[in-house]
Amino acid sequence: MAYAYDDQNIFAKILRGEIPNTTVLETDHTLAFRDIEPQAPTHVLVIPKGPYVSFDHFAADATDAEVIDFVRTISKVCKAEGVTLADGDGFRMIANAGKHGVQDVPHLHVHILGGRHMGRMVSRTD
Ligand code: DGP
Repeated sequence: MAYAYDDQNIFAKILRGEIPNTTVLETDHTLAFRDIEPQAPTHVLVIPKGPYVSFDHFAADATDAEVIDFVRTISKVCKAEGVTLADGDGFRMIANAGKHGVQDVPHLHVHILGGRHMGRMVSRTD
């Protein structure tokens, strides 16, 4: 079955300029901006500009140029936020996917969280 992408999702609207955002970094293929509900001193979302619903969709269908740009932009954001292991105390990177991953916005986004201890990786809520 093919991946279904809903172009009315909130990040698609941000990419079209219909909703404002606080941009951290922008390239030809990628946009990084601050999360509207930050859960840590650093909370940046990194998204590809292409219509990919999840990381598995992106990894399967994106061009090499998109993939390289996305990964390099994540690196640049971590450096700019001072959370790399070269400059700081580290970070957590999360990409939720679908119902079980508790993904609210159906456009691939990686959360970069840092600036505080993140606690254990997963807690049970069921
Ligand atoms: P997730 O549950 O992984 O799909 O995370 C969605 C995140 O998106 C959540 O942390 C809040 C953030 N978010 C939702 N709407 C907006 C918005 O309009 N602007 C920004 N900057 N972030 C948003």
